[in-house]
Amino acid sequence: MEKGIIFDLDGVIVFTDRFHYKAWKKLADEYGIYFDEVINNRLRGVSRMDSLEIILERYEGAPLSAQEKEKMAEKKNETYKEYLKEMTPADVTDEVRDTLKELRKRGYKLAIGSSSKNATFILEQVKLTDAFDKISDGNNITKSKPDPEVFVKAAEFLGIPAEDCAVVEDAEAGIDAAKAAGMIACGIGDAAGYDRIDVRLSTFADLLEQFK
Ligand code: B16
Ligand code: MG
Repeated sequence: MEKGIIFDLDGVIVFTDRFHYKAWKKLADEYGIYFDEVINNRLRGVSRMDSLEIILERYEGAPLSAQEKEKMAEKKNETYKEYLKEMTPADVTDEVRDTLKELRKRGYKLAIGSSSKNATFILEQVKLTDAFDKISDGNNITKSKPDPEVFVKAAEFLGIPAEDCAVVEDAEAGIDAAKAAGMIACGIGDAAGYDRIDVRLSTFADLLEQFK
């Protein structure tokens, strides 16, 4: 029976936190909104518009229309995309590349399950598109993590039932999404200490112990 492993992108495969931070910081400064790295941590795994709402908790200016908010998010994304252009294959470790290759060799089907609308662009930049069988990202969902939609879609794209899929996540919102989808939740990085995880990964290569 085929099994699937679904990987979150930011914080698991690549680390774009600093780019998100710099791009949001630039926007926040323009609007005189206080923003720091602690607030930035709350944006992990959260969609672009939901991230903006978190930043706007500190906004004290005139009320903003939905259209203005869209513009703000677009502006942030333009800055963010400029930073993404700096990414190269060196931004993915050999450990990640080799582990993905080995999991595939063992017969697992691999997918990306990311909230990002830039997932395809990031994978192209780091030359990792071919490592995955399917990509489910911010472009094919209407509800972001902790809603399970992005992982449910990933499993559908792979053609594998949810109960035969595992998710690898660095964000609590992503672990909650994986549990809601009925999948095995593997926590790495920040999510490794979260009490809802099924599997704790100290390193990416630990996946090879878990998925024989
Ligand atoms: P974008 P993931 C998430 O990716 C990021 O962790 C989160 O910080 C970001 O706001 C979200 O993607 C949306 O990204 O603005 O590029 O569409 O962790 O789910 O891979
Ligand atoms: Mg993440």
